[in-house]
Amino acid sequence: GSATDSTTANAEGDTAQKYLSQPLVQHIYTADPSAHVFNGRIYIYPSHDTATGTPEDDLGSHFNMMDYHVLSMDSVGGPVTDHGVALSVRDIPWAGRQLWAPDAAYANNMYYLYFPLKDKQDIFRIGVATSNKPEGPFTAEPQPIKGSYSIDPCVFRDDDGTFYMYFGGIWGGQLQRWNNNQYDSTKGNRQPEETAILPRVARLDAGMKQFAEPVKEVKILDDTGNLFKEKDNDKRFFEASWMHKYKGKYYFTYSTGDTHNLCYAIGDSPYGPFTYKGVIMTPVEGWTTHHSIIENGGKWYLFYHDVQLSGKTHLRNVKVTELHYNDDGTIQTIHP
Ligand code: FUB
Repeated sequence: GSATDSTTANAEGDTAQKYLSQPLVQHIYTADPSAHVFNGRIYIYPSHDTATGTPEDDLGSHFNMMDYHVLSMDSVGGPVTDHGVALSVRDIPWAGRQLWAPDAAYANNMYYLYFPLKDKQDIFRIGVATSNKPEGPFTAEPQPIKGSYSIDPCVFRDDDGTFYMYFGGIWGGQLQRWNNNQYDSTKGNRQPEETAILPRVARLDAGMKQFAEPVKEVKILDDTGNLFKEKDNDKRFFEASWMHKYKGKYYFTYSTGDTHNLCYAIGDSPYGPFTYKGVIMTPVEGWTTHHSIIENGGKWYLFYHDVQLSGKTHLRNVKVTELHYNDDGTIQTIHP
């Protein structure tokens, strides 16, 4: 695809501050922004929302995305470039439908795009595609990652160079159908008194296209050391995992879905357990909320989305705002 400079990007000389909390682009709808700094430039890997006319249902069929566009900018507040189509559902051999929230990683002198997609049996799997450029175009592997399931991959590089994938999402994301890594299409959502479903993690192997180990659950504990119940739905995991490290601690962040919070939990290992600490961002306009966190130029940023441009829950626009830590490592709640 060809690159387009966004009409919403700020003119030279304007302060970055003015562009915080505004849609980063307006010429396409974008959501689920996974941001990374590659070669000193900020690259954003979002979902590409489109009005396909697919009727709305509880499983999110109206989120019927067909391709990905990568966005990039020199720094927050700089002009945003849309690099055009990076990967299309047409070019993924195992594709059924619905390209949901992606992520990306750099290793082995290659860029890897990780994406959730329903296979031909309508089961969400996680695929991988490669490129020698951060903006793509990407070439998909012929099969999804073996042992992968559900949605919303987040690929995190630890300081020792080890990569981990966090993933999963309940309801339309199908995580409730997976127990002990086995699929059971009859399994429904948890009852209020049952323990909540947990996100998943697996270390990637050096080739970055396979898991190096069986998928494990990620424990999120309350401050008394107990797992949340399904009825704790303002705190329990729903979807949209992200991992970042701050002052040597691992911060696992996620969406609570039906209560629309972005939350965080802190741990001492990439595998957890993580102790719940609070809300990073209160609900945005629109049903879904989804984010990523990066450091750039000595500041921390939260990338997120809302529905400011369309007012429609499945036609979203990505935004960025500053994230602030307190001295004790807790995060100040953002009220969008
Ligand atoms: O964009 C489709 C889905 O909506 C994502 O995978 C979820 O995280 C939610 O944002």
